[in-house]
Amino acid sequence: MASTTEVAAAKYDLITRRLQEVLGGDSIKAILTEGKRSPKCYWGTAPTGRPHIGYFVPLTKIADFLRAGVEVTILLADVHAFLDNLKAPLELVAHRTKYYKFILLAVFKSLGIPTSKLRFVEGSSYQLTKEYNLDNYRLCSIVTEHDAKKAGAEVVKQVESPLLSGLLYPGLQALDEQYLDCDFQFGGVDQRKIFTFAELYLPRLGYAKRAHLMNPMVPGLGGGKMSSSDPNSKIDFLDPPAVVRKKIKSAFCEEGNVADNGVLSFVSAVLIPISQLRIERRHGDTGADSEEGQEALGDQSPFALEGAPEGTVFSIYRKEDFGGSLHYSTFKELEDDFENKKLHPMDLKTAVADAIVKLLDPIRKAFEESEEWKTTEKLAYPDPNAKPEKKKKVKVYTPPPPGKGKNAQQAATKTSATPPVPVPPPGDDTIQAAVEAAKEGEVPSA
Ligand code: STL
Repeated sequence: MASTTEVAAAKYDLITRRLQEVLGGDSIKAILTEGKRSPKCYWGTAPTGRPHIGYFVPLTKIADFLRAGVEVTILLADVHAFLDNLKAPLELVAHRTKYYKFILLAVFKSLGIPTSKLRFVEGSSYQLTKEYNLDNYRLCSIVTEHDAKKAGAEVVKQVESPLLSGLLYPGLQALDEQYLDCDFQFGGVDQRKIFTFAELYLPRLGYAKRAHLMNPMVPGLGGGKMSSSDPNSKIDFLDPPAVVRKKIKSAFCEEGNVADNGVLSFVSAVLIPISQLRIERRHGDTGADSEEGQEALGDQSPFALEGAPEGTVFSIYRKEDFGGSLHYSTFKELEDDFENKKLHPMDLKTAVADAIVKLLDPIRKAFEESEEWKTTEKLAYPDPNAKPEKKKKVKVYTPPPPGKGKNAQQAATKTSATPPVPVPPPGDDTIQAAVEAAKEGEVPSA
C-alpha cells in the first residue's frame, strides 16, 4: 500500500511529465500532500484561426491532469480573440467559439478523454461583468505600458501600429486565473511572459499567485513555429487523408538531420505520448480517471504495427528487402536511428502520415455527421473569395422642404416656426456607410 506522500508524489509526476517548464510547482505539491481537495487548473485558447494538429499537445496533456484527479476548465477566450488585433472580428467570434468547441470536444473524445469531466467556459460569460471590469481598471492603474507590451510580445500579434486592445490582453489573462478560480494555469511555453506577468501582478491586486505549467511548442512542418496563418506549415484537424499525406510529403525532413525536423518533433510531442496513454490505459493505469476511454471515438490502439514487441510506442513499416519494419519503445532510439541514417525520411514520413490519418479519422467523421458543425464552419470561416451578396438599396425617407409636400399646410400650422426634423438614417446604416466609405478611401460627410 502506497503512503499518502507517495500517492501525492506520483500524482505530481503525472501532472508535470513531458512539460518544458513548471513555475510554482510547490503550491501544487502542497495541495496534493494535504489531500483535502483536488488541484484546479485551466487551459485557455482564443478562437481565432482554425485550430491545427499542434493542439494535440496540450489536449493530450489534459488526460494526465484528469488521471491525477485535477479539475480541468477549458476557457474559450472569445474576448481575447477580438482583442488580439481583431484576429476574430466581433461578428465572427461567436461562430468561431462554437466551432472551437465542436473541434475540442471531438479531439478529446478521439483521445478517450471523458468530456463530462471538463468544464467549458466562455470568456465573455464573466469578462463583461462589473467586478471583472473594475479589476481590469485597477490593474491598468498599476501596470506600466512597458510591462504590458513586454508580457504580450510573444503572444499578441506584433504590428506597426499596435492597438490599445493588445496591451489589455496580458492583464485580462492574469485576471482569468482569479475569475476561473484555478490553482494553476496551463499553456504553451510561448505564454511564459504572460504567466510571469500574472505572478507579479495578481498579488498586487490582493489575489493569490498561481502556478504555471508549460508544454513545449511543436515546430511546424517547415521546421519553424506551427502557425495558423501559413496553411502549408500545419495540418488542419479536418484535412482529408490525401491532404495530410501531401503536406507530410512536402515537409522539411532532411536525412540525418534531427535538429530542424518538424516530422520527428511531431512523433516525439504527439504520437508517442498518445501511444503511451493508450498502452497505459490497456494496463488499467488511468489513476483517478476511471472513465477514461469509455466514450472514446475511433481506434484506440497505439501506433505500433501488428506483431510489434510489447511496449512499442512507434512502428515504421518497411519491406523485408529494406531491412524489415522498425519498432521503437522510446523516442530516443528512433531519433538515434534517424541521425545515423538507419531510418530514411521517406519511411518515417509514410509512418507519420499513416498515424495522423488514423488520428484524424474520428474527428472528420464527427464533423461529417453533424449538420450544425458544418453550418458553423461556414459561418465561422467564410470563404474570402465568395462574392458578397448584393445589398438591396434601402429607401430612405427624405422629407420635402418646408412648405412643399401633401401635408405642408397641416405641418406649417402645427409647428409654426420650427423647421421639420429630418429623419436620420438608422444607426446601422450610418456605421455601414462609414465603413464602406473608408474602404473606398473617402471620408463620410456626416
Ligand atoms: C491563441 C493561441 C494559443 C493560446 C491562446 C491564444 C491563449 C489564449 C488565452 C486567453 C486568455 C486566457 C488564457 C489563454 O486566460 O495557443 O491564439
